[in-house]
Amino acid sequence: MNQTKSSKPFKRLLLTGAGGGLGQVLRDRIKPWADVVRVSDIKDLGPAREGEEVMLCDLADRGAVMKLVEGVDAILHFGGISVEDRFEPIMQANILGLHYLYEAVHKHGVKRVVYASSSHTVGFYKTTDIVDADMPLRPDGFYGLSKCFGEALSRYYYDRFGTETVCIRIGSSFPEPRNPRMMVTYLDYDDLVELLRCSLFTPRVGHTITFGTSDNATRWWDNRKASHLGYVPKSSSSRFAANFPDTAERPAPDDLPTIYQGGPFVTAGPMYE
Ligand code: 15L
Repeated sequence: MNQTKSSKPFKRLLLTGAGGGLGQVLRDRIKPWADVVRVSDIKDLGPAREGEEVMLCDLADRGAVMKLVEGVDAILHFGGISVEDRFEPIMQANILGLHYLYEAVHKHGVKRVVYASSSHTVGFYKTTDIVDADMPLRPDGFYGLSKCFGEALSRYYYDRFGTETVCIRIGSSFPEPRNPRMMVTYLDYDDLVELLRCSLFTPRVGHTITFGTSDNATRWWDNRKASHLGYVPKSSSSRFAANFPDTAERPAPDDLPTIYQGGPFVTAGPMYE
């Protein structure tokens, strides 16, 4: 009998937030890891590409999230709101949505989640501080607070049920740094994919918190507590140094976004109607 057997590690891998900035980058790059990538977003994703299935889903819709997670082996959770906003939409997508996601993860026996957390969980540390995964959280807004909730919720599910999660406190993952701050927080796309690979395939991760940056010259984050992931960034923001010469005009030294690691996020909130 001529039966082709798949050699990919997962049968079905779920990518939430597939229509977002990073989701769009990841959509094709994660295909080698699964026979089927289930891509999801609240907004239209267009037709399914080869090796994909598309499932639109509002994370605040419990029933929809239950269906979304059914049958998947692992999840890359990039869905939800990814910038500062009013509390209400953040509460729906990032808090209620995450609660539903983990309820579904537990119900369907999903073994591992990779959670797109953010450096804004610790954005109110100073740019002179070095932060590691065990230091107290210092969120810089409602968005950062919602990511703190995600880190704590996933910790609870690990302690209670053994569900493994890697929380990646993503710095700034764009084609290139957009300002001097991002020279420190920059995460190159290839490095992001490598960090996801390490997060999905390291045999035991328990509940791990790691910072997602490239090998940049200046560092605010000490990643030694996640060294078991074996992540070795290959890129560095140094190749963009010419874009931010020392002679360029800099913000005043008493400017809050300059003092704190969260940059512009530290003064973006709170937002009220
Ligand atoms: C984030 O968490 C955001 O999702 C992203 O849009 C960037 O603004 C990034 O932080 C950053 O701090 O640069």
